[in-house]
Amino acid sequence: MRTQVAIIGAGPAGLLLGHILHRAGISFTILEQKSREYVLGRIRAGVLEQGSVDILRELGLDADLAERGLTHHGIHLQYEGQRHHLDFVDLVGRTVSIYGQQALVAHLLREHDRIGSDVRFEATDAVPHGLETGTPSVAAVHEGREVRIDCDFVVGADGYHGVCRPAIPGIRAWERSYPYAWLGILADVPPSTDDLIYALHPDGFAMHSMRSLEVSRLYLQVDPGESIDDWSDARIWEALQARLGVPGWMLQQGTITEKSITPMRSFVASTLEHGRLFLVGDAGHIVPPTGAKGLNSAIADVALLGRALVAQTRGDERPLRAYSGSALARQWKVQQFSQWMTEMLHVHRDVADASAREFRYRSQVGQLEYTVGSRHAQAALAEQYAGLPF
Ligand code: RFL
Ligand code: PHB
Repeated sequence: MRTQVAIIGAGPAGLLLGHILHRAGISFTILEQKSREYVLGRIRAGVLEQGSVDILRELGLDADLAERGLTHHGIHLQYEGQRHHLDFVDLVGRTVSIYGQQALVAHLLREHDRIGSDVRFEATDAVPHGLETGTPSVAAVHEGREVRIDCDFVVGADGYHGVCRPAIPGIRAWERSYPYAWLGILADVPPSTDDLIYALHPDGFAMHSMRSLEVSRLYLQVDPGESIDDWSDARIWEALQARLGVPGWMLQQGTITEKSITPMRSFVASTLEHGRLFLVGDAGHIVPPTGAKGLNSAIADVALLGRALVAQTRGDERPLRAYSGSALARQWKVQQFSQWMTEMLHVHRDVADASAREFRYRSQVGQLEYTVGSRHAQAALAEQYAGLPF
């Protein structure tokens, strides 16, 4: 069969790109290796930058977001038992929205069903071919049969473990891991806070987020080697109470409905382009979740690539050739912000020398004191958290 754009991966990046192409009358097929239920069941991110919200609105994909998303005007930064509010509206005139990636993916899929898109789940063994030629294709196995999709362009929206990035000859990457991980829970309990709380505590980082006015999402810094089996619900609540507690405030507890541990990594590929192949989202870069940038970066890439593919079909190749450079330049700014937030808020237990470890912790407190004490520093955080221009 033939289509104009073959998209590998039905995460938020691949699904959103499909909608942008559909609106421009460009045909596409999405190949996803997992089942629909699996894709709908993944929890992951929760914060949308204002720019991401604007893109969804421009595409008419914001009906569910407008109904269920929560507009937040800032965040709380907490350390040494004190909580400080940063007001993004006052600082930079911007807001963020709390809206689960799971809800976004469900909405994008429902809209694909409505417009009759060709989205194939459980399509395995995808391999892109002929990327250096004018006639690329993707081979895969779907419903027990080998399929070949001839196309003009292949888009790798297949995440960090996908097949597209390794298909680029000579590609390099820069990466680092962190000596900590996040234990995340979903709990059936109304949030105990208005805006998200990011807390540095001697026991480790903790965060209070939410999914709705009935469901809370909370995170704890743990060691990367830890097993979720060692974290009973009681132990999780005890750690959250200790790390998030401030005088005169109560963390409400409820039934934990999901819990898992996610490692943290920073990763940037040297290019997002090879001939007729383009990478978007986690296929090209990964951030630690502290700055809430993973999903937003995927949306930013897709907005840029979507526009470039539309221009290309109208005879202007330049935006497509500029895509990789532009997306990576923006991504490196996002990387430094995510790394900065992460290192400022986590306890570096891996530092062996006790004095050096204490020095590090006290420097982080100094950095937080400076941030909350300076309007310029607050504005810099707010500008980056609420989102750089696309
Ligand atoms: P995704 O969401 O990983 O989607 C990629 C899709 O491609 C499919 N796939 C393939 N399909 C066909 N053939 C192949 N060979 C394939 N290989 C892979 C996969 O099954 C999948 O459906 O990437 P995308 O679309 O770029 O979106 C990126 C975001 O999902 C990601 O940046 C964020 O969710 C990152 N992230 C988080 N970000 C935050 O801002 N806050 C969070 O709390 C947060 N939690 C998380 C996360 C990422 C996680 N991962 C990737 C392990 C928690 C986890 C567990
Ligand atoms: C979430 O709600 O899952 C979330 C919020 C903010 C982050 C990371 C995750 O920085």
